[in-house]
Amino acid sequence: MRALTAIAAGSRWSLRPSLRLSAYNHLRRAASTANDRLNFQTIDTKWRKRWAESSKKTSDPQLRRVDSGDPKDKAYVLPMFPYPSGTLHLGHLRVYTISDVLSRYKRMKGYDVIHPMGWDSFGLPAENAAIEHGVDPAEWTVTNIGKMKEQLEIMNGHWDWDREFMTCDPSFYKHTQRIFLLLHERGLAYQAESLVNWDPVECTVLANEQVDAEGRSWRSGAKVEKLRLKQWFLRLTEFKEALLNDLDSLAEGDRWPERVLSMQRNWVGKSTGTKLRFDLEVSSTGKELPSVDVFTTRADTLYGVQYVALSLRHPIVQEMAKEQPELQDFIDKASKFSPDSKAGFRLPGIEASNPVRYISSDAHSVALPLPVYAAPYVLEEYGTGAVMGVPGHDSRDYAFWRENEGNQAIRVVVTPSSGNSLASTDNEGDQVFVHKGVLTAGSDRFAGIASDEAIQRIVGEMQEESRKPRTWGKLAEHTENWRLRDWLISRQRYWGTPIPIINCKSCGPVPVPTSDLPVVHPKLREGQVLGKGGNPLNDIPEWLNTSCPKCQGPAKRETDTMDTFMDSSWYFFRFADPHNKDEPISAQAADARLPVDIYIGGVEHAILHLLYARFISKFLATTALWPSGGGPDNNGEPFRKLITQGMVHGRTYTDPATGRFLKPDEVDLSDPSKPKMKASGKPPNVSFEKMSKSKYNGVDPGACIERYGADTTRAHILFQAPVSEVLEWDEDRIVGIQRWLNRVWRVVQRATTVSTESNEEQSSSEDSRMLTEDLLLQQHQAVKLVTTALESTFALNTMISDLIKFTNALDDAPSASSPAVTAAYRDGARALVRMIAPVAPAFAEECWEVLNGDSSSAGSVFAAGFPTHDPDLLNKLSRRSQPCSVQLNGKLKFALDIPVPEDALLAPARHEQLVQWVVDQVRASERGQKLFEKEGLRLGEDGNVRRVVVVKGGRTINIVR
Ligand code: ANZ
Ligand code: ZN
Repeated sequence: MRALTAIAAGSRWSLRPSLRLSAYNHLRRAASTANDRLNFQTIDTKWRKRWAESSKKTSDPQLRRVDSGDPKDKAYVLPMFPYPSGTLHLGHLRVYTISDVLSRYKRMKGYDVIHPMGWDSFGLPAENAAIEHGVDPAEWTVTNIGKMKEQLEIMNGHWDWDREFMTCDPSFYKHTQRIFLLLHERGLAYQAESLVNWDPVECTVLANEQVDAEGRSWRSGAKVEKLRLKQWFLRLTEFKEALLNDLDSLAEGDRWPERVLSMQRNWVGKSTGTKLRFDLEVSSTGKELPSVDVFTTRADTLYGVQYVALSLRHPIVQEMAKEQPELQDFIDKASKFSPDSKAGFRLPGIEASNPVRYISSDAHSVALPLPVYAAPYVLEEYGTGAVMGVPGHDSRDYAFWRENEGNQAIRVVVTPSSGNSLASTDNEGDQVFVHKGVLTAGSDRFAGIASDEAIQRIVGEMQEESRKPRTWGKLAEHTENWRLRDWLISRQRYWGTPIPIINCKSCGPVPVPTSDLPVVHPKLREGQVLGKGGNPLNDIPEWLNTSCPKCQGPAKRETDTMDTFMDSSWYFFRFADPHNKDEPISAQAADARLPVDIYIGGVEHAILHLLYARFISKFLATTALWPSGGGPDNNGEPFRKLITQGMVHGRTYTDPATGRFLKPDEVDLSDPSKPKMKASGKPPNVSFEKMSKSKYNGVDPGACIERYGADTTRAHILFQAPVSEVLEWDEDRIVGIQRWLNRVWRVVQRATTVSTESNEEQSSSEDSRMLTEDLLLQQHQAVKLVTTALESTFALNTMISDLIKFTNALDDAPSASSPAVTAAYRDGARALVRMIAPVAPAFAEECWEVLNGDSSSAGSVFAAGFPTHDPDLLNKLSRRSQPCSVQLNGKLKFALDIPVPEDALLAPARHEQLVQWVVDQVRASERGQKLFEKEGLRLGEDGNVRRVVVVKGGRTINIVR
């Protein structure tokens, strides 16, 4: 197996020089000159036309349906559906390329695949565009969808257009409304007054999830204000345990990216801690007020409490504000404070006492009364809406203390476990030690105890103490807290799904009967233009005024519309049964198609969309719509596998002197490796950044497809970066892909001509055997790697390099004349083309037609199926040899090629067997036999060999006599 050894050594085709120089090479030259440059655009057009024609026939090979009814034979590949903005950008092209490749692969594997496309078409941009341009948002949307569909078509994607829908269509939102009513029936949709995030620019409320860490609207970027309004909510918290716990099953086998899982975990935010009771007293009169409960995760810092702070909506604060205009004034102003403001309002005349005094009555420090503040940094809706302030161990409390109490001393009650621990109490400088550690002498009897244990002991003792009458009830209680809030879905906007509720003066909010759905979105009156501020639905009286379904009295429709995340929280169900008029989805269709097998989209949806979708799926799994919930292991989860694709960044030029972004026409690119600023002749700064209009770094995917063809563009996108990482769009490198596809083309040409030349010169049978085996080895290896990439790792960039490697192997292969070599070569070319088909569908079809000689009878490459590899053959062929130094009493006698031992033999436990095996290999060789004969070596019990040492995985054997 010389050729195979050569592969191991790194040079693939080291055959005898005579063979290299043989006449066969002329074949290659002939093939490549015959067809030098491919016209990808022509190929694209030709095949798109063919596909369109054949999709009209039932026999469309691309639409092969395996209607076995066995769910294992079905696959649901879904990219997040787009918002119809009107332009397809490179980010879209990237996600749709990935999903198209995966779905085409599944189809070739014989699955019954759905790969649908639809439109997330409600929402503010349409409404805002409509306001700006004075058109009906419905018209605007439909026009945009038309444009984007055209752009989608030219990427050679294969979409199930028969499943297409848009969420703003009454035939879709009828069912969104139905789902709302199902939630309402179960008490999971409710109306409540609450403090809401108000976006003053968009004039609408926002969900918590739509406000960023700086308190700005995710959409307008405006500082969000807090208002109290009556709003519709969905009871997300009902599913909090499941939403948290079921993340574990999504973590198995890398089904969801770790990053997304941890973001979801944090969002649900379960935290375990303690509720502690602080009693209040009016200092002047000694009068008692109701006590305050605080929630803390750090009961070990109880000896370090220096104040108590209440949220602005805390009942005590609200009560006091009625009598104190200054406090009311502070509360009113607070909605304008920055979200990390540490402002405070000291509640005059009241003080709190630390409950720890009950268990440590002689510790002087805890007997001191504590000031009580109203503070906007304390959240109304978290824990109990009150905190115990520990400036020594919490950085927010520290900042608050410094702002409100100036240089007042700070108590330190915990130190790192190592170091000069126990001494300190008050006045210990200014660092905030926020971690757990060991309690200091400031913690009285608990000094020297580690934080976690201290929490148990302190809380335990306080619970014990609570049984005594003098404490007047519970002082401490273990509790858990969840960050997750119910989902606020009301929007005071026109362009969303109307909430199917009728408000009646006598009956209250009454659900619209299912038979009356959809509550159709009213058309704007002629000339009526949407304006900002207020909900335009209030201005359409013929729609607004109706009668109550319960008492038939006059009533008004609910004018709030639903958050558009409601539409996208269930659309993937609809794709499984898009024409069902009566229900959102039939149980049968849901059971057959859900969950989605592979879901692909941007990581920016890691929290909002994915959380809502999981919630609605889990809910539907409790209804008749999806009774199986995807089976016992699925827990009603919507997406089995999640791929989050990275962003596409564009090449960006800035002026180094000013930092100003340069327009394309300000940069001289005549020498692409040395860009120059036209104005100064100096080089600009070059970087890759998120594409945006203001940076002049956007790339139009349409233009790129026009220049290079769709297939080349697709392959380039996949090759440039791993799917989950940022893709730096560098068009210069697309030539590499063009070169590759041209090589594929050459291989295809050669595979069709090679057989006719086979009688020129007979190569030796040994050479042709090696060549055949090598070709087979390359092919089966490539198929194995590419299949793994498409099946489980989704490393689509390395998949392209594996395809390139295999192409080069075929292209570089010397020709030989035996029928076996010819067959192996053609087989290799056919496998290559079939593997390329998901990535470059039109090009692969063209190649397939050439390989099959006759265009009319060839059939689609997609009907040919995906190649498989033979593991046994691969094993056999990849068996390599390695040199083995044979020593006698430590002296080298000779070296010899032996096979590489199987992995199993290399296990330490099997060393004895390895030794025996190496000995056998040596004795099986001619020189080995001679050595044993000449030296009279005898193995075994009564032999003269004392020991045999084998090291370096069988590369050295020392026979000791
Ligand atoms: C005292 C303390 C001392 C705290 C210390 C922390 C460190 P997680 O883990 O996120 O649940 N907290 C409680 N309710 C709050 C509210 N309504 N608004 C703002 N902050 C609140 O956070 C729990 C901690 O957040 C609690 O533990 C409390 O501060 C604060 F060295 O209590 B801690
Ligand atoms: Zn009524």
